[in-house]
Amino acid sequence: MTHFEGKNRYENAPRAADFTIDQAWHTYSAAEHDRWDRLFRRQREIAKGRASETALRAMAELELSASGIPDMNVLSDRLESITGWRVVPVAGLVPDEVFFDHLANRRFPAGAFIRPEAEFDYLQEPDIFHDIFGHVPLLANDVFADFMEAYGKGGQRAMKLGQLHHLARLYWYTVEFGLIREPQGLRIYGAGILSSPRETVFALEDDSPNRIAFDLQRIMRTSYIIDDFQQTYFVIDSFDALLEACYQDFGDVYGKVKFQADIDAHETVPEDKLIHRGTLDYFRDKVGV
Ligand code: HBI
Ligand code: FE
Repeated sequence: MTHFEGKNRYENAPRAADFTIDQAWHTYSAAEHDRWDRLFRRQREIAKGRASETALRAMAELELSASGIPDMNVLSDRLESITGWRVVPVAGLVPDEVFFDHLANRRFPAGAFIRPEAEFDYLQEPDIFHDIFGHVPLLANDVFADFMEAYGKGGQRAMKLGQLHHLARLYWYTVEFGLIREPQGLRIYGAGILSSPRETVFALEDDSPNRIAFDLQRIMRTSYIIDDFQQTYFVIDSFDALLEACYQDFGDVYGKVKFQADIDAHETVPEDKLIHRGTLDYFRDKVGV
């Protein structure tokens, strides 16, 4: 087995037209399997009582565990029998139109590489732990599975309308950084939070960020930051409510937001249904204002 110095040993893997590659599951080293186990055990512990109960139940249903990096084919066979979704290996971020085509056809593109030890706690690119621990469990939920397929189809349309930047904000503040109200209280369903130990605690328990009730148009106006905790989290009442809110012609929403100013990631506006007005202390400390 050749050892790769580079961070992502799949970077130059031969790929199909749809950017999928061979996961070559047998090439993962014992060290890489061990890193998955340590990431999984730590995050699974922190996620207890903080992650959406739906996501935690799905993890068990999909038999995700600290027993080495999952073979995406084996995982996909389980997932496909539940909601028809499969997880397909890619080397990293794929072009938007390729990404949307996969989602529209119930295929979730997951990075095949695992983060290096030096980026154990945080990395910007989606590695296999972010994609499988963070994104895959909810694809076993019928309603969320429908939402993700609809998002893929919406993405293809948004590109044609030149509205991708607005739609990407919907993905960001739900699929990546969304919170949900469950009987036991606020819980996390966003993959970007779920795969990050520190943000899992920050998003639910820190006084700094705003927590605002989901509002599609408001989210499409809200900018976001990609290299730090979020300053605002949006809260849905249920996955049904999320799907319901998005079962509308986005053309109308795009028409409205086009003439409205963007809202900065940390700002609140009068029409917000505020669940928690953030102190923004984390934000202030960071920028020293
Ligand atoms: N590619 N593999 C991968 N994973 C993503 O999450 C992803 C992507 N390409 C584009 C993208 N996300 C975002 O720009 C979407 O909001 C479109
Ligand atoms: Fe992601």
